[in-house]
Amino acid sequence: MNTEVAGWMRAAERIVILTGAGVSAESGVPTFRGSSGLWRQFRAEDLATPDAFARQPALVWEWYLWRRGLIAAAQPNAGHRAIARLEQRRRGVTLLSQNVDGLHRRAGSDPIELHGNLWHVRCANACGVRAHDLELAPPREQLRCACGAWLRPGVVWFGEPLDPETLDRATDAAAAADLLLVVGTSAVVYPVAALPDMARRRGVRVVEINIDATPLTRHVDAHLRGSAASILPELERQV
Ligand code: BV8
Repeated sequence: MNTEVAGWMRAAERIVILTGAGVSAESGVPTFRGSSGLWRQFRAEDLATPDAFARQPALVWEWYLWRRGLIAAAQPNAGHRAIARLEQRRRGVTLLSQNVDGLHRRAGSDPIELHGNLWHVRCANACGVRAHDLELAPPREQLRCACGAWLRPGVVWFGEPLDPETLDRATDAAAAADLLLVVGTSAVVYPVAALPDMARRRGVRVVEINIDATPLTRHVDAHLRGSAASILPELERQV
């Protein structure tokens, strides 16, 4: 099956790769919904929301600072690197990522970051202040904007809209692709989870790479069962 998919990749002019937390799992970054994905007794959907931040900004920051520390100590894995090589070697490759960890960028990719990037920090009151040099373990006062409001991570929380231009770019790319690789996502977070079905309805061939089945699995043209860090380099070698 990998050989057939590699043939589709060689024949494709426009390849779109959509990644989720599973691509970073082998870098030691916990996924959201996997067995190791939960943080303490909270669920991501309970912490990654404007309401949670309004109620308990210090707790939400504790979660993000814990994640930032974990990710800072992590390295991009063979899956990230294989995607970056594809982008560099092949024209017409577009990377869409739901991940906010920045590991695609550290591997040399230039992803459309659909849910933002937790290394970006901005004023929660949108006064325009952006801070990119927040320490890994900042003193409490560093989490405050000069305008007095809290700073917040530059990510899209549940209940917040994605940046319209970013979503349009991603939708246009997926609709115009010859081949869409959906890698390491549980395909349950909308509106991004709607992209593969939209692409398929436009005749785009869809391949899923995952260690498990997802709600998308029965709709795709090929499901490659296995880890992103092993399958992506194997495909990239054949393309
Ligand atoms: C919005 C940033 C509206 C924060 C995240 C229908 C339409 C529109 C919205 C909704 C809808 N239905 C429900 C909603 C609401 C909600 C939603 O989708 N909820 C879900 C839970 C049902 N959506 C929203 O709120 C979105 N906003 O719609 O706004 C609006 C419009 C106008 C005005 C106001 C409001 C915003 C969604 C974005 C939320 N932010 N992250 C942060 O990260 O801190 S989402 C979060 O989940 C991460 O970004 C993550 O990337 C994303 C998806 O998760 P996955 O990446 O798939 O990770 P997961 O752990 O789930 O799965 C990992 C997969 O990898 C598994 O399949 C596993 O098997 C696999 N795997 C593991 N290891 C490996 C592997 N695969 C390969 N190799 C391995 N080694």
